[in-house]
Amino acid sequence: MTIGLVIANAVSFGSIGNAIAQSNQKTEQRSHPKNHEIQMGVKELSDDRIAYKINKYILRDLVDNSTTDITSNYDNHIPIPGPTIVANEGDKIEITLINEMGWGYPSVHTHGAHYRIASDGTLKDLNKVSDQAASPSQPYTFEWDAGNGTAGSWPFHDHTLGRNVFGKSMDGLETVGLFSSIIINPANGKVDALIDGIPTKVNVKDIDKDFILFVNDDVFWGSEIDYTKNGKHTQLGINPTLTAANNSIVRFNIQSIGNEFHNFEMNNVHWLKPGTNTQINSHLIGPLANHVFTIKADSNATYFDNSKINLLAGMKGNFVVADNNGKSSMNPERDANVI
Ligand SMILES: [Cu+2]
Repeated sequence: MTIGLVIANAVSFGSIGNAIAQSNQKTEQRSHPKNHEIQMGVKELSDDRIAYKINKYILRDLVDNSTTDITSNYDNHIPIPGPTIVANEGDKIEITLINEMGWGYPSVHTHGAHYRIASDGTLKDLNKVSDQAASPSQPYTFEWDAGNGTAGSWPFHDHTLGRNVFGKSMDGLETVGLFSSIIINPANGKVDALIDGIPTKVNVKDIDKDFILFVNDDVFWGSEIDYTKNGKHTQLGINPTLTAANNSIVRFNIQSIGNEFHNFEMNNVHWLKPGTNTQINSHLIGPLANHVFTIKADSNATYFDNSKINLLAGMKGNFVVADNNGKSSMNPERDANVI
């Protein structure tokens, strides 16, 4: 490259330089670890389903002790799947579970995050230490640690409300609605994505939406988090239509509950097989497994379980990319990070 070209680039990319400086600032603010102080109720719904709901959600900065109340991000009317917790590697999570049903002993048992045995969310018969569930009169606090190496999207669910053949609460009643997920973003703030057919690292803060799709035995349950609306959480119900602005960056967090294998497929959309540069458009997902990918939303598609019997049962939904009046949502910060 000649010197002339270098100077030309320096001039024309000046605005990107500013954007990078701003983005570094943002990253620095974001990098303070947080304590997630969550009060979560367990509530019976009118249709025999039971759900987790956020009563209060405070983010406490572990360095300067400042707090942010994000409870209002969770105002919604469909409580299944349960509220998604979004954390960074290095954060701590403290969930006080409040049994609002007047009966039973629900819990939260998580995958992915670290915890001590007292936060396993199981009963003494199983964990040999203590009963870890919320009675109608006594809330129970679970402590999780999003320590090094926990980055990913993980399910959490009840593990104590179900009764086994001996009448003991050894199993969860997650299939009635007590399931949700925790997304732990990596400490380096970057995730793999497929953008315009090219394997790319994108900044987590450039993700516009997270879709959470729970693969149940015969149905998908979905929710989304819209970061262009301050991180607003919306439950989308069964086999939901997922919508994204054209050219926005979206992450799919596929989680599985239930006992069966499902082959998740999308027509018209490819993504990276996790940890590789291989482009795929279907993936076999076993019980309690997860599958996460990030793409640029640029074409409508259908997502479905491609096994015939599940497809016949209606396990499918649409991914709709909305026209945003020709205005690209790709921003200079993001462009600068494309490698
Ligand atoms: Cu589990």
